[in-house]
Amino acid sequence: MLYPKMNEARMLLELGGVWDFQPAGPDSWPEGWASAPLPAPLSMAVPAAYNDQKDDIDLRSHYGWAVYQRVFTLPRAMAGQRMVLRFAAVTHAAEVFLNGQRLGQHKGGFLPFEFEISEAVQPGENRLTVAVDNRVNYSTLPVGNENSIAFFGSDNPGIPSIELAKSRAKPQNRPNFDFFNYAGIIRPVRIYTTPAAYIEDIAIVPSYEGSTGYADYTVTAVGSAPVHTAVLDAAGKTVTEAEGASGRIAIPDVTLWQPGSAYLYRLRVTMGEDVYEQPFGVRTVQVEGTRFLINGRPFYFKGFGKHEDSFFRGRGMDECLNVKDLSMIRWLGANSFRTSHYPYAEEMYDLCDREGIVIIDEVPAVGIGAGPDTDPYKTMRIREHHEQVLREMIARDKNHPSVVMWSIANEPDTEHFPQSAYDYFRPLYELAHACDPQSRPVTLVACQNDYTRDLITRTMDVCCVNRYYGWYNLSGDLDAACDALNTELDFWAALGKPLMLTEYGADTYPGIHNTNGEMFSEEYQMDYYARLNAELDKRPFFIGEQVWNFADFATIQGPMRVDGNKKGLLTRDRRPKLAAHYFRRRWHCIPDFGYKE
Ligand code: GCB
Repeated sequence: MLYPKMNEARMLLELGGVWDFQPAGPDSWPEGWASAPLPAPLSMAVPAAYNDQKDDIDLRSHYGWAVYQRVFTLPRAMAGQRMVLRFAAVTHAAEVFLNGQRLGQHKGGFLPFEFEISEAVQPGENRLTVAVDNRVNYSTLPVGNENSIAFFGSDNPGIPSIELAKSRAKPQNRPNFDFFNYAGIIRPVRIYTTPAAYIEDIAIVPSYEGSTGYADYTVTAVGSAPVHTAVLDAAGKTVTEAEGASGRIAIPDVTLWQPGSAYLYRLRVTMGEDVYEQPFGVRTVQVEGTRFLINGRPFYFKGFGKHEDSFFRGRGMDECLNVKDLSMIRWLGANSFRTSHYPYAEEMYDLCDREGIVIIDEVPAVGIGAGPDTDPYKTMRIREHHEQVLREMIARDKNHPSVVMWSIANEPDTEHFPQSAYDYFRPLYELAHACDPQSRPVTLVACQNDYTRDLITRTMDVCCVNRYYGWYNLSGDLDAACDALNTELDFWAALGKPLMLTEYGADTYPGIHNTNGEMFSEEYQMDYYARLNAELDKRPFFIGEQVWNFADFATIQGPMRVDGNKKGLLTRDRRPKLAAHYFRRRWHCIPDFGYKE
C-alpha cells in the first residue's frame, strides 16, 4: 500500500485537529450517531490516543466503543478526482461512516486502511463518523485475557470473596501484554486524490554488483496507460529511465544505503495522468551461517526494544518525538531498534530510511499464551487475523531499506505446547517470506522459557530471545545470572545460528542510588548490563544486543508496576539514566560492521 503523498497528480488533505468524541457502550454504539451531531460530545485531538487527554479515570480505563466525529468540506478543485479516505491506524477496530453511509470496517490497531469515497462524498459539508473498539481478547492481536486473570498475578484463584467480586466487577480490558492499552485514532486521517487510472502499488527489490546497483520493480496499476519509470538520485537528478510496469533498472556508480550512512534514491513512476515517487535504498540483507550481513558485511545490532509512548498522546503519532528519539539513538551510539510490539507509524520508517537506522519490524502478535495448561493455539481465535496483520505490515513496509527483518510474534508460548507452536508459526514464517518481494530474514522473539523444549525459535533465520536473568530470574544475583546465561549460550552455540538478545533489562527508578548496586537502583541497571555484556562479547555467533527498553513507558496499573515500566535507559521524558551513559561509552566503541567476524 502506498503512503499518501501530494504531488503534481495527487492532492492531500489532513483531517487532523480537534474532533468531537463520545464514549459508548462496551458491546455496541448507537448507529444513529453516524447521521447527526453526537449528543454530548467532548473535544478530542486527532491523531492521539484518547485515554490521557482528559482527567477522567473512566476514559483512561474505558472499555469498548467510543465514537469520533467531524465535519469537513472539500475544495471544489478536488471534484472529478478519485478520492480516498485513509486511516493510518485506529486502535483496535474501527467502523467508518460518511454522511450516515457505512463505508466499512477494519480490524487491527496499527496498520492503515482506506475507502474510496468518490461517490459517498458530497458538495458542502460532510459528516465523518468513526467508531472505535478498544477491546482486547482471544480474537485480537495484541491478545487480551478472557479468564479475568490480570497480566501479573492471578488474584488468588479459589478465594470465594475474590471470585464473587470478580464476577460482579464491571467489564474491563485485561491485556495479556505489558504496555498501556492506548486506543483511538492514533495516526493521521487523510483524504488523497488520484486520477481515474492510477498507480496502486510499487514494489522494489534492490541489489548491486560491483559499482552497479539494480532496482527490480513492479508497478501495480488500476486502469491502463503506458508506465514510464525513472530513478532519481538524492539530488533529484535522473539516473536512468525505463518503460513498462515491471523490469530492472541499472544504477551506475551506485551509492549504497548503509546503517549510519543512508542514501536514498526515488523511483519516479508515471502512468497516464498519475505520478508517484517511491523512495528506496540500494542495500542487501542476508543471513549466512551465524552472521547477519548487510551489504555483504557482518552487522552487529546495538539498540532497543521501543514503544510508541509519550505523555498525553499515549501511542499517538508524534513526529517531533520520533526525531528526538532518533537523536537519542545516535547520542547513545546505537544503530537499531525493534518495533516492539506492533508496527509503528509510517513516518518513523521514513525517518529511519533517511537517517540510516535499522529496524526489526514486528506484528502486534503479543500475548499468545494462556498458562501451562491451556494450548493457546487451540484456544485463541487469532490465526486468520495473524495472517492478515502480517500481510498488511509487509505490504506497507516492504520498500523501506531500514527494515532488515520481520518479527512474526513476541513471546508466544513455545514451551508448554512446542509442537502446536511449531505448527502454528511455521506457515506464518513461510507466509512472511512469500509476501516480501525482498524475502528478508524472518524471526520470532522467544520468551524466557525452557529453550530446550522450544521447537520453533531455532528454525527462524535469526534466533531472537528475551532474557531476564538477574531480574525476574535469579533476581539481584549477577554471578548466578551470568552463570545461567552462559549455560544457555552454550545451547544456542551448538545450533550454528545467529543469536541476538531482543530484550534484557532491569526496572530502574531514576534517582535511586545505592553503593551496593541493589535492584531498582541506577547502579544495578548499569552493573546488570556491564556483567551480562561481558559474557555476550565472548560469543562469536552473538549478533546483537537490544536492551529493554529505550525509555520508560506506561502500562496498566498493578502490583508489579509503579507508574509504568521503568526499564528504560531513558526516562519517559527522554532523560538518561546512569546505564544510558554506560551504553553510550560502550556503543560508540562497537562498530556497526565486523564486531563479530
Ligand atoms: C517482556 C515483554 C515486554 C515487557 C518486558 C518486561 O518479556 O516482551 O513487553 O515489558 O518483558 O519488562 O517485563
